[in-house]
Amino acid sequence: MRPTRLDATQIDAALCDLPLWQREAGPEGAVSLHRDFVFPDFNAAFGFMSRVAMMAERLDHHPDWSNTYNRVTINLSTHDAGGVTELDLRLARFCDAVVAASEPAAKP
Ligand code: HBI
Repeated sequence: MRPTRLDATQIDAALCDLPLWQREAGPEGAVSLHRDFVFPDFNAAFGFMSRVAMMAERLDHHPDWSNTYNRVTINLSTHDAGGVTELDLRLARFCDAVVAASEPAAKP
């Protein structure tokens, strides 16, 4: 089933649990979820992208992203719906979970 496009209020409510993501309006007015990631080096950045790419294939839902050395910039939107849907929130949560899993545990 085609996911429903969320309005700004719904997106902002969902972003309370994703504080490092921002709602962004593109030049054509289409809304996306945006986050910049910084990793220790290229290897870590590319490892992250590989994990996200595999999930994107499973979901048949793909990020708009770019990579420069240790930086990955991601914009998530559902092209078929012309904006942000629950699929974008799901992929954003997955991105954050990948980062959390790769960070060293906090000292007790
Ligand atoms: N990825 N972000 C995003 N948005 C889509 O609408 C989308 C996608 N990946 C595959 C996909 N749609 C397919 O359903 C086809 O429309 C290509």
